Order: sequence, then structure tokens, then C-alpha cells
Amino acid sequence: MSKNIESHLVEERTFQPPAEFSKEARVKSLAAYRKKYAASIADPAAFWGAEAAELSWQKPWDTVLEWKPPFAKWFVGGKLNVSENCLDRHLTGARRNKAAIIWEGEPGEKRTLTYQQLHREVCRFANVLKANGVKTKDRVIIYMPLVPEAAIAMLACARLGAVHSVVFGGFSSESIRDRAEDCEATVVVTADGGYRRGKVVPLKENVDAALAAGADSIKRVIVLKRTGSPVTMQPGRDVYWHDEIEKVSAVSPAKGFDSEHPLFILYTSGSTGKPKGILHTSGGYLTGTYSTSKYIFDLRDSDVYWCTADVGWITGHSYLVYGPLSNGATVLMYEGAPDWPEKDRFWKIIEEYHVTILYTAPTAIRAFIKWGDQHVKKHDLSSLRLLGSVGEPINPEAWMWYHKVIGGERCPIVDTWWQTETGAIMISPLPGATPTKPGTATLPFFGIDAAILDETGKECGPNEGGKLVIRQPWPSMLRSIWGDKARYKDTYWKEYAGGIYLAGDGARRDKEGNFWIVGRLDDVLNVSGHRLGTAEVEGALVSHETVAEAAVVGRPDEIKGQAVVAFVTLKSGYAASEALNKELKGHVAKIIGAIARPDDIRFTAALPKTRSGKIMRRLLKEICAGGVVKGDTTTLEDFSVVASLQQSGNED
Ligand code: 7RM
Repeated sequence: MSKNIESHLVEERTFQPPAEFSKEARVKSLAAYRKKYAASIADPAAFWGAEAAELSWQKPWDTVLEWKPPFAKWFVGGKLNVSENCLDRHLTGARRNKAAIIWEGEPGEKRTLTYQQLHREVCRFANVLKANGVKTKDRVIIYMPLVPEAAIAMLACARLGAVHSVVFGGFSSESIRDRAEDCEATVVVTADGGYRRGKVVPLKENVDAALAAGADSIKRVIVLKRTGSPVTMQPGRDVYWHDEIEKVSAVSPAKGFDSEHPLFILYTSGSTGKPKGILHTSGGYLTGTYSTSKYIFDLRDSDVYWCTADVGWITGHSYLVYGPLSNGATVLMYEGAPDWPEKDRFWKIIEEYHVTILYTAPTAIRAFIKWGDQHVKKHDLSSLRLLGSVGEPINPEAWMWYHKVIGGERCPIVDTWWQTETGAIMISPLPGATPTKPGTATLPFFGIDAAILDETGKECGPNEGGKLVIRQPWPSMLRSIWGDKARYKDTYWKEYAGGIYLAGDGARRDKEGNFWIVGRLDDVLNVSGHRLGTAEVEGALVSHETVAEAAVVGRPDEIKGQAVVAFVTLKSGYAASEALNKELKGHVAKIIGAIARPDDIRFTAALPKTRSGKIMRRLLKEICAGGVVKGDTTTLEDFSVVASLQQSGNED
């Protein structure tokens, strides 16, 4: 072996960042951010117009914004094709042969699709949809495992101007039926199954159950063979992806659609039981996800960017598919669980593919902390240059661990605040330009007029808690709730007059202007007339060395209005005891004040969570109030958690 080759191999073992990684960030300083931000708020149309102009338009727009509160139209008169922007426009240069998607299945299969290959597959599947009766504006349910075909199906819908509604593969047949009925979908795209912790999720079976119970608008089910599990195919209704794809051509012209053409509906839970169909449209949504991906993830051609979200969530739409692909990035997609077959799966993947950007959720980070650093230490994570967090406020302890143990103290952390409704990131640090700080999403993105208002509509002073609002429309904002304009107006625009968007989160700004998100407003307790964020108490609890995770809810209390109940899971190596119970109560009282001292602490093995990691406080509240859990529990990760919590409650 020649010396050259040997030294190359040595280099491979310890990752050498390409020169491109040390390139300066797009925005270079806090001062530069402030200047650009001020200009973008003074003239949002100028900022967003310049961003949108970086995309490919088949017809330029006449007007950047038409705003008749609460209804906005962006890039009015413009025509574009979203899939063309994610695919075709990367095919004219070197990016044509660049990896668009690097995929790993849970059992370990590996696939890479270049932009050229992805384009071809999307065109073919668009023709399959067309051949199966899908027309412009028809709704298509996508109920898939996290395989490249999920993204292919989304992009194929976009190519045809059909409206996708992805239903998360962890949801039940009732959720499929409810959503298909609500949006009157005509086609379902699914798979024979998907893998999760070594088991097959019976996706097709769930679709069959949904269609047996209703959803009569569905005329066709297209089934991808993923696991090879046996499925029942209903003649005249069900067809196989691989059969259909053989019958069609790979030519699918990207027709231009109006900027306001609907792109997708994504259902999300609200304060009532019925999920809201959040409607996003084309030009504005793409501009928002494109621009935020570019500035916040600072994507470069040498990056391997991994967003761990499933396409069933908004993060999977905006930052696994549309944002990174419109930027021509290489996206890593992993189908399975982080602890399968071992608790080091994520770190193994990062090492193997030299992942440079990791975007994940605090709930995952806290699980990693609980599992222990030894799983991380087995792997070389030196390729990482940037970390992201999303989904809930990240507690400073988890932030520090992420920074030190995963980021090796060299990677900035972008704590990104946004919602299904906002479509794109709204508040986040800009890596390399603005400072980061554990626990705060810091500063608003360009063009985002975020503020915190009190009950009367007045802007709060420094460190004064209030309601998070957005005072100007932004391109990726939701356009409505599908089929329910009244609910759209009531939920988001009624609280304050004059076209101010109510996010539903409580927050405060510190003296530097950083936004500290306290949590959902409906998670705020009122204890003896004092407003108390459940997230605050949770933060205090998890700052104790024994606590892995905590969820706090209110229990009706005669004297105080609400009593504070804390559900606590302990780190491995610690056991529940009376003494620890007392100690934790004292710990919270010490950190926040006596008012926050939990009345009850309940130790539990796990907390009930949605698959995106949000703790289902409604369930915990009902358990506390002694009630039987009712309503929609289909988003629960593990039903047994509820059962065991109810039992331990009864034993008290
Ligand atoms: C992206 C997503 C939205 C709600 C939102 C917040 C909470 C999300 C953060 C956060 C604090 C963050 N969409 N949230 N990100 N809270 N810091 N960085 O999660 O529609 O599913 O949820 O999530 O309460 O209102 S979502």
C-alpha cells in the first residue's frame, strides 16, 4: 500500500472537516443581524420579495402581499411549481449527481438517491397518481413509514398541484378515517408496513380498518412494498406502487401553479378534541422554508444534514423535505427508533455518514442523557458543526449536555421556535452571527415581527410574562383551517384586534430582547392567584440531579384554585423514596419559590407522550382529577403508560 493511501485512511478515521465548513456564516455578526432585521421589519415585502426571487418562478408575481386580516395572499399573480424548485432546478449543474436523500432503514438497509434519481422517481410517481385519477387540488392521504417514497409521494403531489395530507405512521386507523373524511381525500398512499423497534407497524391493515369504518371518498389505495408482510389487496381499489410505476413514463412536466395554490393540509391538535387541518399554500410556504433553511442551518454543499423528524409532523415537511431540498442540500433520513438495536444508533449514523448538522427534539436529548454518555462516547462525532432543537422549550441542563457531549463544545445550537401554523422557523439564533444561550430561542428571524403582549394588548416590558404574538403576516403562515374559517379566526385572530396572530404560547423577553418561551398558555397554572408556568416547575425539577423528565399539571384545589402535581421520571441509578419526594418539593421551592412547591410528586417509569414528544398534559390532568381518561388518545406513544399511572393513582 502506498504511503498516500495509508495517510488517507488515517484521515478517514478522524474526520477532517472540509475547508468549506470553516467558511464564514451568511450573516456575520449580531450587528449585521440587527441591521438586516430592522430593514426587514420596516419593509417586509422587500425582504421576502428578495428571498422569493431566489426560487424559480414560471411567472413573476405582481404584488408581494395582499393582506386583508386575517387572510393573506403572498406573491399574488406569480406561478411556480414547488417540486420543480426542489428538484429540476438542481439538475443543470453539479448538484445533479449530488445525494439528495441518504436513507437508512431501521433493519440497516442503505439507499442513496441523487437529485437526478429523485427527480425521476417523483416524475414517475406523479404519473402513477395521475393514472389513478388524481387531479389538481384533489387531496391525497400519505400514511407511510419514513422511507424515501414518503418524500417522493409528497413531491409528486406538489408536482401535480394535488394537496397532500400526511398522516403520521404512528397514528391509528381512526385518525386516518377522521382526516380522510375531513378533507374528502380520494387516494391513500401507504405501505405494507414500516419498522419500529424491530416490529412491523401494520400500515395497510390500519388503512383497511379506516376504510371499512368510513372515509367513503377514498377510491384508490396505492401500496408500497416495504416489509413484505402479507396484506389483503381489495380488487378495484388497491394497487401496488411497483406495478403502477412500471406502466408510466418518467416524463412529467412541472406545470406552474398560482402562488396561493394549496400545497398541503396537516392536522394538528388544538384545545378541543377535533384536530385542525392546517392549510399551507405554495409560493409563500416555499419561500419561508427555503429562506430559514438557508440562513438558520446555513446549508452548504458539503453538508450532510439530518433532521430526525418524521414526515408526519410539520418539522418533517418543512425541514426534511421542502426547506433542505429547495436549497439543494443532502438530507439524511432514518426510518427507526434511536435505541434500536442499541442505544447508540444515532451516534453510529452520525459517525458513518459524517453528519454535519443534527436537528432533533429536547425529549430525545433528555432520553439520551438518561441512557448515559457511554453510548455516545463509543463514536466519533467530530463531523458535527451545527445542532438544532425544536418542539418544546429546551431546559438549560439538556442544552448544556447537547452542547458538551454531542457538540464537543464547538457547535452552535439553534433553538428554533415555530409551529405547524407558522410553517417555518420564527425565532432562532443565526449560527455564527447571533449569540446562543441555554433555554432561549433568542431572536426573531428576518421579517418576523414577534412580540409579547399583556391582556390589554400592550407590549410587555423586559422579563414581564405575556402572550407571544406575530404582528405582521409572513409568507409561510397558515392560510386557514381546512373547511373551518370560523375556527381559524377564533383560534388565532380573536384575542387581539388588527390582524395580530396569537401563537398560544406564553413567553417573556429578557433585557437583550431574547424570547424565552414558557410553554402553551393552556399549560399555565393559577396557584393562589399566581400565574405559574408548568414548564417552569418542570425546569426546576429536571435541574435536580436525580430527575430525567418531569411533567407538571394543575389539580383542582379548594383553597389555592389549582394545586401543583408533578409526574417525575428518575435517571437510571436513582430510586423513588419518601425522602426524595420531600427533597424534590424543597428543591422546586428553593429554585422558584414556595408558591411553586409541588403538592404531589408522582414517580413514574415514563410519561404519556405524542410521538413527536409532546407530553399529553390533558391526560395527566384527568388522571389527577381522578377521572377516567376519555377522548382521543390515538397520538399516545404508549398506552400502557396511562394504564399504569391510573393504577398508581388509585393506590395512593
Ligand atoms: C415545530 C413544532 C408548536 C408548539 C409551540 C410551542 C412548542 C416548538 C419550540 C417550542 C419552545 C421551541 N410545531 N415549541 N418549538 N417551545 N421552544 N424551540 O413543534 O405545531 O407541533 O408545536 O411547540 O409550544 O406552540 S407544533
